[in-house]
Amino acid sequence: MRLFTTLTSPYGRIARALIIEKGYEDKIELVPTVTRTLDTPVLDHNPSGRVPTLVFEDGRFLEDTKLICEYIDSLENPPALAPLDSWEAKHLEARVRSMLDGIAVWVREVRRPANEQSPDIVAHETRRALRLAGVFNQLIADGAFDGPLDLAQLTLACTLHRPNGYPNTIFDWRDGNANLGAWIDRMSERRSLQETLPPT
Ligand SMILES: N[C@@H](CCC(=O)N[C@@H](CS)C(=O)NCC(=O)O)C(=O)O
Repeated sequence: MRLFTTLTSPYGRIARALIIEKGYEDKIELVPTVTRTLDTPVLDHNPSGRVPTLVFEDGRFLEDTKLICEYIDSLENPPALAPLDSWEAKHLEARVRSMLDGIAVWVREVRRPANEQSPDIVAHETRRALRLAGVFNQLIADGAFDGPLDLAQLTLACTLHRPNGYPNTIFDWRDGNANLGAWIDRMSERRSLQETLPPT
């Protein structure tokens, strides 16, 4: 199996971190790629062109980070992730992913030429991300992220553990969110986080 992703994608990072947590670095080959070009190799496998894309030997593929992670974690080695086996756990994962989806819109917006960017979209996504950082800060204080590693935790860590931030964005999520900052710092000690840091 091959995992196509950019090395900067937080979505791709979640799958890459899981591969390390699962002990599958030898089983799933990482194929660093570019996206959003006419000749991206992702299009040889997946018409959406999105990453991460997991490609099987027979040419079939999976896209969508959550689905890819569920698939990888279902394979032979013991599961690396605690199951999302309550509505509360499923919802927590969805809420973290909701923050990441907003940040992805934000980052995409600021990648456009300056005269094409929408200050409204940037402001909207900045507010959303900061609101949700405050929510997770409180949920951490309530113990919601204390359990064994699950997809919500891995997603939150891969989204926020980014020492150099997201390009061209000002996202001071640590400001006023000490619990969240301490939690991310603890999570970032994992080898899976250290070895998937986006290149500077
Ligand atoms: N819902 C998808 C989102 C993945 C996504 O948006 N990936 C971005 C990179 S961060 C991408 O592939 N962009 C390339 C494109 O839009 O063509 C998932 O969970 O995997």
